[in-house]
Amino acid sequence: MSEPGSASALMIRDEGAVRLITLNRPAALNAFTAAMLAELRQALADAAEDAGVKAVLITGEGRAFSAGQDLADPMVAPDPTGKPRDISRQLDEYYIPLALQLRAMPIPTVAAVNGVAAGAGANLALGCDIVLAGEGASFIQAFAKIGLIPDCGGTWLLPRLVGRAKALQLALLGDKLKAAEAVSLGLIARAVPDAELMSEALATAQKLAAMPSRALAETRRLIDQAMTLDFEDALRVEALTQGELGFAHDYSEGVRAFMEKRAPEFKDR
Ligand code: T3D
Repeated sequence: MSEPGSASALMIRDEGAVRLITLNRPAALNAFTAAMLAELRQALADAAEDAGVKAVLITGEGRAFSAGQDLADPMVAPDPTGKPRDISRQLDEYYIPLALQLRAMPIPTVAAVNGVAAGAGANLALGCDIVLAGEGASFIQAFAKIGLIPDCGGTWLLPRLVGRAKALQLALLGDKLKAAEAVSLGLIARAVPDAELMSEALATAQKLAAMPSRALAETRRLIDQAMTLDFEDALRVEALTQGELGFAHDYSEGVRAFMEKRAPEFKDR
């Protein structure tokens, strides 16, 4: 296990064009320290800049995806005298940039939730484009139990994903939500047998990696943006974006490859 300030709290490797990032503090259920959050931001930035990487897959080592903020991290834990710290600093410096970065990745992101995902761990997973979970995995909005509100995008994501009533149920009660129920609520895409999670998640990420990155990133952007647009404005933003994509390499290549009955070679970012 890695500890803050020592070895890496992430394991990173490539599977073809997929960058696999594994949260790696299993003894603390992959809870986030400030150092780990900084590493994760760097890992996402590296993936975004590497033209050979076409999708990111995030998972956790051991029996958890992530238990959220490490409550023992000196950055947030009350000092030895019990004096509280300003935990908004942790959000400003780490979680907000991380959540924004994830939302603006030029390539698709997949979460493979291999066990419990609590607090910021749950909302980081839900911030990925496609969320797969093992049948034994669970999601917990753990914040209220320690006197906090859902952060890392939770207040924005939850009502959009499951509606206000279920969002409030999950956030206020902080109950454990099993993977199958998360699927039926529309919170995540799929639940699969635990033993098949990584192969299924990798296959999904590899499928996305073979697709036109720029079109996928624009699709995410427009779907997020459409939440606050009326129908006509959404149609106009679609037309504007489609016009731009129409001049890009990947559209010509996609059409040519279709006509020539061959696999396309996409390259736009
Ligand atoms: O502070 C700020 O910056 C604001 C931002 C906040 C963002 C947040 O994420 S707030 C929410 C923080 N997370 C939690 O409150 C969840 C706390 N953890 C749990 O409720 C439970 O651990 C789980 C439900 C996730 C799993 O339960 P269980 O019974 O399977 O495992 P466990 O025995 O509780 O935990 C195993 C070990 O992991 C244990 O350590 P030990 O006793 O074996 O040495 C436990 O202390 C450690 N651990 C689990 N969660 C955290 C943690 N250590 C530090 N921070 C954690 N969040």
